[in-house]
Amino acid sequence: MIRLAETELDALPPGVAVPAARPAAIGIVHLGLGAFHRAHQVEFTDDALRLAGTPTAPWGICGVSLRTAGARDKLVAQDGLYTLVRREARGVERRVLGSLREARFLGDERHEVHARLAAPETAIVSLTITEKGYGHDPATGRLDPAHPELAPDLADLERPRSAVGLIVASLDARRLSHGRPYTVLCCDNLPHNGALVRGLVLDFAQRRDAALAAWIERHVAFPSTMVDRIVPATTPADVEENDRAIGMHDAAVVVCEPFRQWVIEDAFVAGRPPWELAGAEMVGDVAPFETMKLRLLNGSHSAFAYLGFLAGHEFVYQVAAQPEFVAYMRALMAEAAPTLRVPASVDLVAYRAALVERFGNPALPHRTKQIAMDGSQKLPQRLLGTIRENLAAGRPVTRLALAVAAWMRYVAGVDEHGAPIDVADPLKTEFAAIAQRHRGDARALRDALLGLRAVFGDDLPRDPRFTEPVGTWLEQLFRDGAARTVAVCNQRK
Ligand code: NAI
Ligand code: CS2
Repeated sequence: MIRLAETELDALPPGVAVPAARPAAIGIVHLGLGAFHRAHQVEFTDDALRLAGTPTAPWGICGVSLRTAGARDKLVAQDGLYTLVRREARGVERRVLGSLREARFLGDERHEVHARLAAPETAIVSLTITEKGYGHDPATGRLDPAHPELAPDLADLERPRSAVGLIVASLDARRLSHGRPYTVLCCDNLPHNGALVRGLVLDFAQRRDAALAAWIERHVAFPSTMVDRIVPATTPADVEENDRAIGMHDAAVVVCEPFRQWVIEDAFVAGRPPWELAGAEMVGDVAPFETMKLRLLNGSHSAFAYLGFLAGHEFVYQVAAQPEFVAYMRALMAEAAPTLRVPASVDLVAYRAALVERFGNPALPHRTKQIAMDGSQKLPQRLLGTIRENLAAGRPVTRLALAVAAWMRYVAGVDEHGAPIDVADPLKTEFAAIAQRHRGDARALRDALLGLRAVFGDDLPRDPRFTEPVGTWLEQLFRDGAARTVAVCNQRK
């Protein structure tokens, strides 16, 4: 079977949209060449340049993988081209995207990556490196200088391996040469993500060179964003299905839902593509959009991931097919709703209803296990912030506490049939030791996990309005299982 490539675009079937032209030059370097970037920011960029009538404008993307060569290898072999497959019950839409002009792997292309980051034409450095990629303390958002990925870079910045290290080193190179800054655009599911990355970069720079930190503070922009599109990890079956549909091999295909949203703080120091033409919302304050999305969508996603996995459901759409789980999700969102500053443009009732429908998309096999990953890095912005605000206001946290208890039940590492759970999380070693030490004692397990200050901070573990319901739910999860416990929770007022 022939391989997708520039020379084969005309051979694609008529139903597959292809880029009429591609950006000639690179204007964006993206760190974290994963599925979401290629299903979200790249499509927005393709559409923006096309709709502006400038498909070759110098906003080509150089995608950089910091950890593995796989994505680079697949994309280089296809001239950076790949199929985006939007799936929903009523059908499938396919298109080939063209804005990704380069794919690099830091491991064996360090010179090229540094050159791209330092190039005066690079106006934006964007990131999707996952919540765990920044070397910060999830509970406080502050730099963890002892973080295994940051400590070596703090000691020696000649060959940075961390995203923050790469950004600081490249900004220093720019300061000492052409003096042109770029905009740092975080597209990860983190609260106030621009301000968070700004704080990490400035702290890192200050530890190296106060003059550099002052230059960054003065010249570099770190706008916040809210990003939304459900993009499951691509499976071999997705590749085979797409190959059959397009009549050629595409090793880098990405699958997603039709829905997409991008809300961006309009603060750029060196220009940007006209993403608003593609439907991105350029705003002054992203926070209301981001809090709503992180607490309603992602909070529900994590609750479904842990409770759904424990109840034996491999995919989110299977969980969303269970009336008791949907009732619980609606109640969880209702519990979170009072903490939100709903943007004037948003109908919250419709937004919540749409989330239930999106989760129920049977054409999108999003694994509960994938969403369950890295919970120690996700719980603070998805559940714990909501809990703090409800407690401060004297409001209940019943449903939210069940979601936290479900995470604890999950990271205990044994499923409801006694089989081991392969817990993927930066704190997996700590979880395993805690689970081993407190096996059979739910409240001791709760207390030990609550002792993880990087996740829970100091306040929540001391508040019985939180710890008590978590303990009660955790005991019930061990005793009666997730499905039964969700049904009991739904009986609560
Ligand atoms: P992915 O697994 O396809 O890609 C993750 C990327 O991050 C890879 O390039 C990987 O090498 C890199 N990475 C992982 N750990 C890292 C570390 N410690 N340091 C540096 N790079 C690291 O995942 P995907 O789907 O692209 O998601 C990435 C992020 O995008 C998510 O964590 C989330 O913050 C955001 N996102 C994802 C959505 C989705 O539905 N997949 C939707 C909305 C946001
Ligand atoms: C998911 C998110 O994997 C996860 O943690 O909750 O990636 C989710 O798919 C996106 O935020 C949807 O926009």
